[in-house]
Amino acid sequence: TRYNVTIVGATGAVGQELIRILALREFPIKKITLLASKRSAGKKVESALGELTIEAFSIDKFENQDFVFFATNGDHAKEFAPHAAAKGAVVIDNSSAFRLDEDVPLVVPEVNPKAAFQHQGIIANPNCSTIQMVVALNPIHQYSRIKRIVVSTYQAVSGAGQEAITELMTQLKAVINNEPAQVEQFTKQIALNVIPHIDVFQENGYTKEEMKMVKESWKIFDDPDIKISANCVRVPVIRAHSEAINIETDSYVGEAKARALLEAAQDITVIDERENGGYPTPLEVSEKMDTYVGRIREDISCENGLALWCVADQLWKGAALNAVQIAELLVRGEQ
Ligand code: 2RA
Repeated sequence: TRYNVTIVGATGAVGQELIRILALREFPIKKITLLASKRSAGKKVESALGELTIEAFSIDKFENQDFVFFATNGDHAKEFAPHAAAKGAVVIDNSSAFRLDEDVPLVVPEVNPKAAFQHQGIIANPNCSTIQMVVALNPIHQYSRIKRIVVSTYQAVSGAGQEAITELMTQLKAVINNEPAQVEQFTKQIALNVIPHIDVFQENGYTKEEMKMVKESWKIFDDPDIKISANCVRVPVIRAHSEAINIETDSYVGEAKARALLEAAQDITVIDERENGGYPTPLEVSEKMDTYVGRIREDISCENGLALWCVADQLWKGAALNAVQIAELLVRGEQ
């Protein structure tokens, strides 16, 4: 069987990666439709799926679609995703619009595949920083329940879109040429700097990005009693988010067992040697499909504690790849 697939927001950072991933994974496509704003309509894109023409978004383009991937902002998805679902498509939405809706599954195929089959037309793709964390922690969590997580993220600028990538490169050139750096995409200069602020501040002093990691992890693990605290930081990296994660488990696991569980897990690559280069970093993880884990050790500050380092391409596993893997799950029908 082959499927009619539509990408809404096809010209954005995630939309472009969805086209690449669909081709790389040889998703069974009968017809692909790329939708974007009117100003992009008519543009031809050379893609891994051949030369494609961008069409102007309109809801009548949702007729007779099997899968509609939304890679737009939350407001747009909130308004239009239900229309696509109402016309019979399965919508896989990358925005935060529906992630915490109780009748919308929030799915990471390696962690809670069964949830995908409860969908009522819309499935939400979790936030990139949440996805890689739950993939890395799930093998340990299944062995001994994780009761507390403290995570610090080092998030690539491409998480904030194409313009943010351009701003980092432009600022680096300016700094090298001793010229003033233009600051628009972030609150401060990001070149040679780090910014502890992603998305908006909440009443409790955390940012929305940090609370996404908390609430989305509760939903994906189906366990709202896990104590989670996050620090989300923007760093001058183009692609791939990194995370330093500390966890406490109900019973003792130890580093050897943790390493063995992670090495045995699907879609995880462990790079964990206590020597120069014995750990994954964003540069070598970019455009890879796995979630990478290293620096595995017992957390010396608490009982049954572990610390680890996790890196993944947040445009792929953090967004486009996870979305396509959800569609693959439904196509395979596996639970
Ligand atoms: C970011 N996770 O990195 C957010 C949205 N992709 O900016």
